Parts: sequence; C-alpha cells; structure tokens
Amino acid sequence: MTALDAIAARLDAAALSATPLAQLAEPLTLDEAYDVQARLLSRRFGRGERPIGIKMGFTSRAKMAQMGVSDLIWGRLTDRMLHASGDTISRRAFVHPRVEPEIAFLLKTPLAGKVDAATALAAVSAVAAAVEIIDSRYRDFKFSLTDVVADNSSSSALVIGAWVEPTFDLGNLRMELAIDGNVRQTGSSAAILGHPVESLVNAARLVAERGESLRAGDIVMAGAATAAEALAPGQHVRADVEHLGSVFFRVAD
Ligand code: OOG
Ligand code: MG
Repeated sequence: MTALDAIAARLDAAALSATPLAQLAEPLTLDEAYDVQARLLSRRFGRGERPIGIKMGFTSRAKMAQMGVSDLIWGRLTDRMLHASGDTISRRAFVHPRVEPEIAFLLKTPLAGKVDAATALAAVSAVAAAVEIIDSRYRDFKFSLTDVVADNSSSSALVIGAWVEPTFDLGNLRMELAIDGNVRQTGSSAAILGHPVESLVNAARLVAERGESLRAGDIVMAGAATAAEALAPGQHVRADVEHLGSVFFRVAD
C-alpha cells in the first residue's frame, strides 16, 4: 500500500464509522490530494457504489469566508449519497453534518475542458433545487485546502428536487434555506461565481485537468450560495430556489 492509499483508507474508515480524524500530518500537493480522493472513491466503487457526477465547492464568497479556503474545489458523488425530496435521512451516518442550499445541473451530453457558458448550458438537460449535506471527516470541521480535497471535498449526501427544463436565466434566483420552518440562510444564485453556469464551466475545466470528463447523465452541484448550517436529529430542512421550487427532508436519529 502506498502512502496515498493509506491516507485514502484512513479517510474511508473515518467516513464509514462516522468518527473524526486529525488533519493530515502528511504535506500533500494539490495533485496528490486529488489522487487520494480518486483512491478513496475507488474503495467505494469497489463496494458497489456507482458514480453519479460531481460537486463544486467554494464557488461563493459566503462559503470561502465560512471555511477560510478560497480556491475552487470539486468532489465526487455516488448513488449512495443521493436522496429524493421528502426522504428521511439518519444523522447517525455522519460526523458533524451541515446543510447548504444549492442548484443542481443534469447533463445530457459530455462536457470537458475549456468551454464557454453557452456551450456549458447547451449540455444541460435540467436544473433542480438541491440541498447538499456536507460532512468533514476531520475533527472540528477544520482542514487545509489539500485536506478537504483528499476528503472528497466533504461530499456526503445530496437531496434533489424536481428537475426543471432551464428555459429561463439562472443568474439571479433567490435561494433560501429553512430549518423547522425558520429561514436560516438567504442568498442569490448570482453569489455562485456571478452565475451558476460558471460553476459548470469550471467543473468541465477541473475534471479535464485530471484527464476526466463530465458524462451525459451526470449531476453537477454548483456549490452553495450561502454559509452552511449544522444538522441535528428531528429537523425538517427545506431549500427554496426561485422558479425551481423547493426540496426538503427530515433528519432522523
Ligand atoms: C467543503 C465543501 C464546500 C460548497 O458548496 O462550497 C461546498 C466544506 O465546506 O466542507 O460544498
Ligand atoms: Mg456544497
């Protein structure tokens, strides 16, 4: 087992047992951190999980400020992370989960490399309001850029609302996160790199840097427009995105 495999194995065990780890002592380059992420996901695919797309992180200033990290990052999504609106999700599977309101893209054609906004949009079949549940496997939710990338960019679950054909501009939609009916975060889709399609443009660029492509049928999560909120058992969590509707779930013990 190489050093990078060993780190992936530690992160995998931490996620499986929902037990936090110390931040990595090994100094990793960003490339090595993405290598660890790929190895971590190979372990999950080896257990029968299937890739369903990617999530983008730190695409808004609100998120960068909350976490003290200011580079775009991405992580991989699997079918086991995916939930439909109305589901009940157990808190037990996570270390210290947080929720954020997002917009999800569904692709109808592959996308990779340097593309402009019009090309990126042309690859989209539908968009949806979504909630991302992020969970860091590091103690106290504290990490460096390479730590979080190795930890699959805190990917842990996603809840997707109804898919809608994007026949309107996505550039300035009101986004809201409510817990138990109380609005806790509000923002605009404009907070996501100026326009959420820019997140897709960057997703295509970043996966190509790893020699990969977004595939037809993939989901791309654009990144949160607001800071994240802590998740606790018993909560009812709802995100609303103007024109896209709402998505909700309940948290069980
Ligand atoms: C990293 C993931 C960031 C987003 O939407 O910006 C992210 C983290 O905050 O733990 O998912
Ligand atoms: Mg997110």
